[in-house]
Amino acid sequence: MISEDTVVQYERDGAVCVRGLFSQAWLELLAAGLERNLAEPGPHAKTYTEAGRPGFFFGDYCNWQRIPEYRQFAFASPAADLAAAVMRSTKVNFFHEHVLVKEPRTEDRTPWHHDQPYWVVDGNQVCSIWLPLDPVPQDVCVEFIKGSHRWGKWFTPKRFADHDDHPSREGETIPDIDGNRHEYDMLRWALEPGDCIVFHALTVHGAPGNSSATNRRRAIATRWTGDDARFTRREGFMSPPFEEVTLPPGEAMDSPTFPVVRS
Ligand SMILES: O=C(O)CCC(=O)C(=O)O
Repeated sequence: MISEDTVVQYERDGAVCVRGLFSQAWLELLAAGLERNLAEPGPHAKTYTEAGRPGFFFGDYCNWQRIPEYRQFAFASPAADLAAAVMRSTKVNFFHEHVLVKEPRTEDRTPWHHDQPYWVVDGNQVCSIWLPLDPVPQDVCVEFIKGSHRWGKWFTPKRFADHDDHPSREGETIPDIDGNRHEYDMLRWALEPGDCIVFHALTVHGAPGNSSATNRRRAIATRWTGDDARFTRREGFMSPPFEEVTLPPGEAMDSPTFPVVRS
C-alpha cells in the first residue's frame, strides 16, 4: 500500500503525505457523515470562531458510534491499513475521529500543539491520518515541525479557543513558533481530494485559517493506536475525556470504545 521510503519518512520526520489513497466514494461517504455531524453536533462539539468574526471554525469528535458513515470508514476504508503500515504494527485499534472544519474566510488559527499530552494513551505507535475533503492549497494546510516527535518533549495542552495553556495541566509551554519561524523546519503540502497526511501523536503541528473566499476546508482526522499503546489517565484536562471508559491504566486499548480493526 505504501513504500518503505514513506514509512522511513514518517519515522524520521513525524509526518508524511500519502497521495491518492482514498477514492471519491470514501470522500463522499465522509462528506455525508460530516454534514450529518454539522446538523447534529455531538456533546463535545465546539465553535472556536467568536461571534461577529468571519468564517466558522468547528470541531467535534467521538461521534463514530452514532454516525454510520464514520463507522464504516473506520472499519472498512484503507485508513486502518495505512495506520498499520506506518506504525509497523500488527494490530490497529481505532482511537477516535476528530472533525475540524474551517469554512471560507475563517481567520482562526489552530494553535501549535502536539496531541499525545491531550490523550488517554501512552506508547509510540499512535498516529493520526488528516484527510481533507476539499482541495487544500499549501498556505491553508496544517503545518508540522519536522522531527519534533523525537524532541523528547511533552508540552502542556493548549486551548484551541484562546491558545492559552490549559490551566489544569502542568508542564512546559510550547515555544513561540510563529515568532521564530526561521528556526524551524516545517512541512506542509498542497493536497488534492484523496491525499492525506499521516503524523505521529507527538509531532508538533498547527494550522492557519482558511483564507479562501469560496472554498471550504473540511478535514477529518482519524486517530489510531498500535501494538505498544496502553490506556492511561493524566492529571487535569484531557481531550477527548473518555470518562466512560473503565479500562485500568496500563491495559491494552482493546475495548468497545477503541475497537481492534486490524489484527
Ligand atoms: O485541522 C486542523 O486545523 C488541525 C488538525 C489537528 O490539530 C489535528 O488533527 O490534531
